[in-house]
Amino acid sequence: MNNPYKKPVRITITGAAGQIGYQLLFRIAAGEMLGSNQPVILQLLDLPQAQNALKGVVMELNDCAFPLLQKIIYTDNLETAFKDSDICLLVGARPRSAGMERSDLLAANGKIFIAQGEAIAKYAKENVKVLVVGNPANTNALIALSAAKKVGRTNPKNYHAMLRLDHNRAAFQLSQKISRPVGSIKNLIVWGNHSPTMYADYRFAETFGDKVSDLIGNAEEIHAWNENYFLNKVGQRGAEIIAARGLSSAASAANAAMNHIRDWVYGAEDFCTMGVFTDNSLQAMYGIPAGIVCGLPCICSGNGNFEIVKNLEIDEFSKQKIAISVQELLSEKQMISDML
Ligand code: NAX
Repeated sequence: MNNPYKKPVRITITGAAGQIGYQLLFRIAAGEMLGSNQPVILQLLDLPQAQNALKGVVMELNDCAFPLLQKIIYTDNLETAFKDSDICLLVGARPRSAGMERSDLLAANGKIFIAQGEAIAKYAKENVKVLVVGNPANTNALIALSAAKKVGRTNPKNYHAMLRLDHNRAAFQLSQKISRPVGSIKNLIVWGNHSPTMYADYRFAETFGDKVSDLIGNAEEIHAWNENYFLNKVGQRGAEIIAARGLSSAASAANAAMNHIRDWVYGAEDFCTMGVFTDNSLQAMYGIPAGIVCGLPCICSGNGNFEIVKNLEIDEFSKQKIAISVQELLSEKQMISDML
């Protein structure tokens, strides 16, 4: 494994006292994200009213005596949290309250991600990797990168939104359908927004050298399963978990965030779904305009490098599905246009 870091890696986690935070911190400190040879420093941010809960989490982290955990900083101060950070996991966000319109939710979160984007640009390392988990993740990532750009020190490639949970959910559903191990399913894609409009696309997916779609059935069966079961199941999985657990996904979200960062830093052999900033090249090939943060297939080649997979064939059904999700991203962008 090619490790681009020599010294301890500083990892900022916002919303660290929340339920995803609680699932993330211990696994990162144990070396599950960056490996068992990489020391880490955790820089934990949460709101003033959450500092006491955060203090309790820090006590527990200390009591684990993790050999890789060199230091913990916890704070409600942005500069302290983002100072010299190598990796930022932006988990904390304003949840939707009863009666809140989507535009109000976007505006409330916009303020948080403007402040954090600016702080990252001012205080974090120049090549910092930022993964936005807090919803609406794609648009929050767009706001953060735009705020960082205004401060003048930002590579938009370093601001991602998390769609890996959707990717992992899709992989599990496929593995169940075709009775193959989930780890054998490669080259899956989730296009678009982290929302029920996302398009989970297994047309290129393979398992032990077989095409996944060939194992599902003939063209008619594939289409019926896709339309009537798979897309809905993946798109509504978050709601299904809330209905069953009474709480939103936390352990699986934390796991997905770690998968995303690990692949981004160290590389992966197959497609990684990442929410990334789009450029002009995607309009002609996928109908995706420049200037949004969109779920796309990426190849991570190690040392923190990644490229969007280009020139995949897009059939009519996929074109329509991608367009629906992209349209939603554009309308979110419109709602927060004054913040960009
Ligand atoms: P919790 O409500 O348990 O925790 C959120 C934490 O963030 C709280 O401790 C809160 O005090 C803190 N916080 C709020 N505003 C903050 C700010 N401005 N600065 C620092 N901390 C702040 O939520 P949790 O279940 O942990 O979920 C966190 C976010 O992840 C939510 O926005 C949620 O919707 C989103 N999710 C995103 C997923 C994805 O796939 N992209 C999946 C899981 C999850 O639903």
